[in-house]
Amino acid sequence: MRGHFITFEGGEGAGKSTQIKRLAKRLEKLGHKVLVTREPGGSPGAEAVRHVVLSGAAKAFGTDMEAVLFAAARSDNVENIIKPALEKGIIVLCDRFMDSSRVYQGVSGGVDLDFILSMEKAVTEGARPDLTLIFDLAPELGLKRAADVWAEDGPDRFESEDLAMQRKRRRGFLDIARSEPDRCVVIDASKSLEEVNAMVDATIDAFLSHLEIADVS
Ligand code: T5A
Repeated sequence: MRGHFITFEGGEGAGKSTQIKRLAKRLEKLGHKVLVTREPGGSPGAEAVRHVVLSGAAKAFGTDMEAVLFAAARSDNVENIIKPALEKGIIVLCDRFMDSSRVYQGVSGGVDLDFILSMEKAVTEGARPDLTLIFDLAPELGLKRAADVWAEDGPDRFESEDLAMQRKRRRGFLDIARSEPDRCVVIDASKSLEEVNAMVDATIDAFLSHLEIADVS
């Protein structure tokens, strides 16, 4: 028995957390078992690393070091939270995963992509996303939306980077979607909440019904 692993990716303030929360409730109402997790974080060990990377405490040591910390956090979340849930047949919804490392540390951070992909391979063994929703939004709008929910301490280490960097990331996510069309679906996150809800539901319903058809045949 294996559950389904669905990841949510995109730039800052694109609406991933909002959709995951809503979708988890909807899927539970439909009778599915659902687990929600996030990265960096999810497991106790990874949550400890989250503070180090998002506060900017590791920035001085360089982007290679940050890439290793994100991979270490991912390893803990995969081993302790994601894999056990998938083995129980649960649908796992994860707020950011390996594509964020490819884009933030690789595309915009300048870390060698082969290095990132080799860590990814080691860490995600047995837990590769079945479906990835990429929330696409102009960074100007995403940062404006994100600013509405910033805590008193303001933007984190990555949110405070300039627009040129955020635009590079947007292109990075779209390149991943283009290169892995079987796994990735792009959601136009600039639309109203109601329209985004509908796009997400249609994507998930198509994914689940495709699996049901495959099970029957
Ligand atoms: N990171 C992460 C790396 O560098 N490498 C990695 O490997 C990983 C895993 C994580 C940071 O770490 C970096 C990337 C990130 O910078 P985080 O706090 O988890 O930090 O950051 P985000 O995932 O970016 O969380 P945000 O809250 O900024 O974005 P969301 O979750 O996409 O947006 P959400 O849902 O909180 O919505 C933001 C606001 O917009 C509204 C919501 O109500 C909310 O107020 N909203 C809409 N408004 C209008 N129309 C819509 N369609 C809307 N949808 C949502």
